[in-house]
Formats: sequence, C-alpha cells, structure tokens
Amino acid sequence: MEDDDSFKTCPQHTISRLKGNMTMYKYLGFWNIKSLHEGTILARKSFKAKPSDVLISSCPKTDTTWLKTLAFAIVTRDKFDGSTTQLLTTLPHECIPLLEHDLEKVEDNHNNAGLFPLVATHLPYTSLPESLVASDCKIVYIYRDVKDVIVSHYCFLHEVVKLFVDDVPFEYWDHIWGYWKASQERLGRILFLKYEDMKEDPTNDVKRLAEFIGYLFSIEEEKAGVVENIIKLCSFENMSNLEVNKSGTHRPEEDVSIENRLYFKKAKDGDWENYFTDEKLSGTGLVLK
Ligand code: PAP
Repeated sequence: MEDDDSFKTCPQHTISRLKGNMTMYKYLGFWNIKSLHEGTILARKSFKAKPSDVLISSCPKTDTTWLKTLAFAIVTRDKFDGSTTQLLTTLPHECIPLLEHDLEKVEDNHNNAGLFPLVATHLPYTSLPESLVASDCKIVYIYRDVKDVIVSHYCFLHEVVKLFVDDVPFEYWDHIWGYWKASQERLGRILFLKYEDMKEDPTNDVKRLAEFIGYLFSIEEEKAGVVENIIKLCSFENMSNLEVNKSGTHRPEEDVSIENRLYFKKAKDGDWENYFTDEKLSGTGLVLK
C-alpha cells in the first residue's frame, strides 16, 4: 500500500520545550509533530471524502483562524445569528474539525446529514488522503506575505515553546506551490485567498468565499446587511475580545496545549518591519525594502 511504502518517519528533529521534548516527524517531505503525524497517517488510510466536502486549507500562521471564523459564520447563518453563534463561546479551531487531528468529528459530520461540510487541514497537497483528491471536493486556500508568516510563527513558537528555535522547519513555499499546481489542473475547484487582499476588501472576498462553497448570499440578504454583520462578527477586534479567546485553552488535555489568545496576536499587515529592524540587519548586507 502506498502509505506503508512511503511511511518514512524520521524522529530526528528534536525541539526542546518547557515540558519534556517535542519530536518532529518528516513525512512525504514535510515535518509535523507526533500527534498530527499519526493523525495524517490515519486520515490517509481511512478518510472517505464526499464531493460535497469543503476543505479549508493553509500553511500554519497564514490566518486560518479568520478564514475558519468566516466560513463557519457563512454556512451556519441560517441557524444562528451574531448573538447565538457558537463562535461566541468556542475557539474557531474547535468549530471546524482538523482532518489530521479530529477525524472522528469529521466522520460524525459526515454521518449527520444537516451538519456543515467544512473540514480544515494544514496538510500539504501531496499528503492529502487520496479519497479527498479523487472526490474533487472544493478547496479554499489562504496565503499571506511570507515575512508576516515568519513573524507570526516566531511569536507563536516563542510563547508555546518558550524559546526561539532557529531550526524550526519552514516549508511555506512548497505548501503554496502544491496547492497552486493542483489549482491549474483542477480548474474552478480551488479558491485562493490572499490575507492582505481580504483585509483590504473583506466584502468582496467574503462574497466570493460564500459563492464558492455553495452558500451564495441572496440579494435580500445583501440588502439586509448580512455580509457586513458576518464581517463584524468575525473581525479581529470582536473575536480577540471574547472571553473564550482571551482565557481559554486549545486541546488542554494534550502535551502541546495552546492558550487561545495566541491565535489572536495583532493581525497587522507588515508587522514584520517591527522585527526585521535596520539595527538587526546592519552589517548583514541583507536589504528587505
Ligand atoms: P494557526 O496556523 O495556528 O491556525 P493562523 O490563524 O493561521 O494560525 O494565524 C494566526 C494569525 O491570524 C495571527 O496573526 P499575527 O500573528 O500576525 O497577529 C492572528 O492575529 C490572526 N487572526 C486571528 N483571528 C483573526 C481575525 N478574526 N481577523 C484577522 N486576523 C486574525
């Protein structure tokens, strides 16, 4: 079987962290932590995708949290509004299951007709389960200025791991490239969203997103301000001030549990300029602007 043939785990990359050691595994060219590596193998073996699934995909720290928040608000807008939505009390990452971590929840959604079709993943295109590629389901892919991705990663890991690790594997370009190449072959099935464009004109991208995943806003909804309400609900200002996102913990039972607030840092374009300062660059010969 393909999985068995290509099952090459290399627990050779170790990052010291506060509680014990975190071992990274390389699989099909990309690194992952143990639990997500094992989840990937499981998903590739047993996940049976449906054509109606919508995959929300991204490389970490490209603003998956915002995309998940918007997608969830769009597909559940008939059932809940801004005062009853689960988003007020639950971290967006827990509203949409992660394929390589929450396979049981994804399958529960499959078995319960009426539940939404959203599935999230950080997997590179080449590691997706074959059933998912074969199903020709739709994929939404978000990307962001690489310099802000590096800073977002740095700050996140600094908080989680409590030290800066300068050899953390960074596979951003390969991740984007895999989905981009696939989008050339699967015309109309993969939507690319750019974080900076989304921030500049959220209305346009939210409408494109809704239409792409099959939840087009009606003229009446547009007139009634439903699009603007969803944008306001999912905004950084609103989400980062909710109690659940200020004080909750994501996956508290696990080895690598994460404080929810770390998913809401600053959401500022060009924050990298505050890190890659002239002082730090002086003498290196590296010019960034
Ligand atoms: P993940 O890969 O761990 O899921 P991801 O959501 O992709 O993280 O990236 C986190 C970024 O999204 C943070 O950016 P920053 O580090 O530059 O601040 C976070 O602030 C930003 N973010 C989270 N929620 C929102 C939102 N509602 N609107 C805009 N940006 C957001």
